[in-house]
Amino acid sequence: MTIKDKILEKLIKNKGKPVSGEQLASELSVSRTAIWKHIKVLKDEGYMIDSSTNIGYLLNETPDTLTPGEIKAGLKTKVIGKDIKYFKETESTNIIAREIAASVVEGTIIIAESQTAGRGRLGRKWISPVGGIWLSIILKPRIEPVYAPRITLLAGVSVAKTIQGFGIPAKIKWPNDVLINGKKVCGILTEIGAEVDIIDYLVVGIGIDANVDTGTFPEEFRDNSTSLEKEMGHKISRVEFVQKLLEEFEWLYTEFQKDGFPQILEEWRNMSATIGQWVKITAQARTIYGEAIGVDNEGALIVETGEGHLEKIVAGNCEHLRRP
Ligand code: BT5
Repeated sequence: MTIKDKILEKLIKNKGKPVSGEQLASELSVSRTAIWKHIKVLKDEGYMIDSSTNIGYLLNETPDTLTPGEIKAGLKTKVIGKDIKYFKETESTNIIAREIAASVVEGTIIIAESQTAGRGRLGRKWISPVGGIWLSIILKPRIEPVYAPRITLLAGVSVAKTIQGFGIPAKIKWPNDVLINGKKVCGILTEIGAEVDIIDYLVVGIGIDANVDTGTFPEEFRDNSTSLEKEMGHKISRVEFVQKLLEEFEWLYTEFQKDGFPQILEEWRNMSATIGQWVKITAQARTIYGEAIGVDNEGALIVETGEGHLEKIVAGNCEHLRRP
């Protein structure tokens, strides 16, 4: 954490109450002039800080940026988000995460205000303007690569539960889209680095349309997407959302490591928008039509294609259709 982040953390903890420059200087072992310089930078970043020689520094308003200092102030996790790498703009948080995964601790997150080359699955594009939440979590679970899809499902559950915590009915479309009223508000891209039989690292990229105007998206994506702002009718605190999400994620990840995947899967099933739907699946070179009747213990989708004939789909694209 930089000195600036530490100052911010202290001001946020004391929001509405002044903190003296002298106290900050002595607690952080720097000069009062250094404190003053960092405060100036924070003001330039949009923090409303009153300063007076007698009283000290008083934080009145934060700009809801996703800086480490903001997120860490009040964050209740032990592992997820202990280390946060922040970018105002980057190509893709997943690219950075993969580059640094080997040299950082588990739970490190990369977060950006916007991405210039956000990535979806199978080389697809992910639109990532300012106002959204674009983050990647680096994990190092001691599991075989075949179990990696479990973590994608876990991530979907963590996002859907966080959104539900804000009073919005979020559901999950197999395997990894979070929907509100049938429209996509979040996508998840999991990438792994692995040996034959053990995972070295796993990057869970989560993109959430928080305070973005999906009306500005390219026409082909517009009708199928929505944002938290649109659904709630007002902007949300992205900082609060990220804190809740990291806490939810850590709770589920801890369960997962205690062999608690069956419970997570149960939650996934309860929030599924896909089970019971007529679907079109494209997987590798195949297209399958049928009724999605469930997911198996690894999260593979089970589709009844007719006359009791079942297909199991481990990975692929899923489109919800009208019942014929
Ligand atoms: C996904 O892919 O849904 C995974 C998206 C993961 C994004 C995060 S952001 C942080 C991290 N860094 C990255 O670079 N990526 C991850 P997929 O299932 O392939 O869905 C992609 C499709 O979703 C596109 O083809 C569009 O139809 C649609 N789409 C693109 N941008 C969208 C957005 N912002 N909101 C809703 N839908 C979008």
